Amino acid sequence: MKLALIGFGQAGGKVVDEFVAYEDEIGGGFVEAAVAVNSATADLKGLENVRTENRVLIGQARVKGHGVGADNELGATVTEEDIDEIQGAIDRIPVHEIDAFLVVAGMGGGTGSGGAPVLAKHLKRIYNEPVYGLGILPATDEGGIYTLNAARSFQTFVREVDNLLVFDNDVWRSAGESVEDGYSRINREIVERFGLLFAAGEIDEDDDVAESVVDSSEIINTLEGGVSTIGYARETVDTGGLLSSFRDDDGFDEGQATNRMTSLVRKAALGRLTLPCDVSSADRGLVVATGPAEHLNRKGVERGRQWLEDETGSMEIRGGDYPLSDRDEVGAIVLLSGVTDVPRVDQLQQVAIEAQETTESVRANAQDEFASLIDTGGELDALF
Ligand SMILES: Nc1nc2c(ncn2[C@@H]2O[C@H](COP(=O)(O)OP(=O)(O)O)[C@@H](O)[C@H]2O)c(=O)[nH]1
Ligand SMILES: [Mg+2]
Repeated sequence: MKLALIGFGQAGGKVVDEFVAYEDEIGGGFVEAAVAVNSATADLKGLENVRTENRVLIGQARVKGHGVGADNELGATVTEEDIDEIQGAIDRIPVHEIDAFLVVAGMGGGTGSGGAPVLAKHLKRIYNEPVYGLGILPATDEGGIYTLNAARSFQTFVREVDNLLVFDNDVWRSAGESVEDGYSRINREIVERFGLLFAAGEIDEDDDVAESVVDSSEIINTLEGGVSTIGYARETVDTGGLLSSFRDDDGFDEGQATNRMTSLVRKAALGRLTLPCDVSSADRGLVVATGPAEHLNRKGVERGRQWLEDETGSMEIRGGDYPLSDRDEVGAIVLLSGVTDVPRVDQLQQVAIEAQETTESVRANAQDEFASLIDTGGELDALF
């Protein structure tokens, strides 16, 4: 499907930048437009693939291009104030040609965390196209302010978008890796999963001999609401050389291809998800088989799809192919949508509630103190 990608803040911009590179690499055709919004000039300058005229600096009057730090309330404020600047860039997108907007942001910082929900709300008011969010959760060791920002932003972002696709940095870190190396590896993992999903809805029927291609309406219907997560598993296949030509003569091994695809679907769903959750809590699902057309067999996808139906108890599990001809691997993408049993989200909600309680008790204390000051004031008045 065709997307207008809008990267908000540093993480958002970098991931959108990477999406553009990935689309180019796989010839995916799912990026209709790519925009980056930030309050920090340096972050916008650091991008490679987002066109210069599509980089929007906001909050200049307040922070002069230096960013809002980790202040996501300021991030929200400068977005509201400069929404016309952002709209200016969106006006250049041929919106009638897109299937959806995708607003990408790290939830733990300031600009993206505060601004992405504001932008999503704005887009929904103006356009009919679905507005999806891709929210990146901070690693837990980043510290309290990041978690608190994420807790608040997550709640708001979920409410403003048609679906919030989530990636949790915390479960994708590797020990002994620098932050920079870590992010470039992680960003690649992000765009592979979400990129393959969106590219799958963008194939021409005659691009390749697909058995049953996924179309954008199937992705849109799966993303009907709530929170989503993706699983992905792949395996190298023999696509050339003596052995495969021998086997082609012999007839392609259907049984083997079926079994392989079925286990790839299970591995994808039960392996590391972008947001770990209880698979059975998913409301809807989509299974996409990727790889060389001759390795994508309908029976395998169908068995995998049925397995996911059993696993989730959902009647809304869709399935299809995304043929990628010049690849030596087959893969399965499993999109789980409307998931409810998500430990990380429970944890963030708890943090948000505690923060709310703290704020209230601080306010109550302040009121008491104020009241006692007034009382004291009264006594003082009486003295003089
Ligand atoms: N996956 C990923 N996460 C990032 C990257 N950069 C920052 N983050 C995460 O995003 C959060 C917000 O940081 P940042 O995007 O710099 O904040 P902002 O610029 O104020 O929106 C951080 O707490 C990290 O968890 C990145 O390149 N990739
Ligand atoms: Mg940053």
